[in-house]
Amino acid sequence: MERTYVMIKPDGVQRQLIGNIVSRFEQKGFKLVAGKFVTLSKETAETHYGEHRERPFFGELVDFITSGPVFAMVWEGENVVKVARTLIGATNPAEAAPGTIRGDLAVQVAMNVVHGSDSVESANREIDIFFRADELQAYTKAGQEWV
Ligand code: DAT
Ligand code: MG
Repeated sequence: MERTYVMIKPDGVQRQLIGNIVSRFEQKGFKLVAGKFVTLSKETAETHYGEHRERPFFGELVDFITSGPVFAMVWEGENVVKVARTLIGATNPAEAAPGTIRGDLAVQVAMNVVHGSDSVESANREIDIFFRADELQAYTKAGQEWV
């Protein structure tokens, strides 16, 4: 079954949006298989966002993502990578549709409350950065047959 990496960024944590954001993934019907509350080191942040190393905003991005705790998660389900990106909305909250997390809860691109992997390959890479294999829970979610 497909998995994706979702991370509530420091702004989402500080604004007490963890419950709201987790609830959207739960209500959609996806299965939470891992979660932890952590503060990223500079090294972990630079690895996670490595594809943006040459971008002008990279320094600010790393400073922001390491500025406080994040809530890191792995969600599982059919097409979860693509659908999670749809639930999250466009990178720039000004362009994110109402009903999406960023469309409903964020204003600025630099503080867009949540991260979601952009492909299955990225998801696997990012899950490996943040979680050991034994931190991923294997269980049957009650009601899964109704999703
Ligand atoms: P996404 O998070 O939607 O995958 P991305 O991978 O292009 O977007 O960029 C990673 C993060 O970097 C993004 O969530 C917020 C920040 N960012 C992107 N473009 C930016 C910009 N023009 N100015 C400031 N921050 C930006
Ligand atoms: Mg991205």
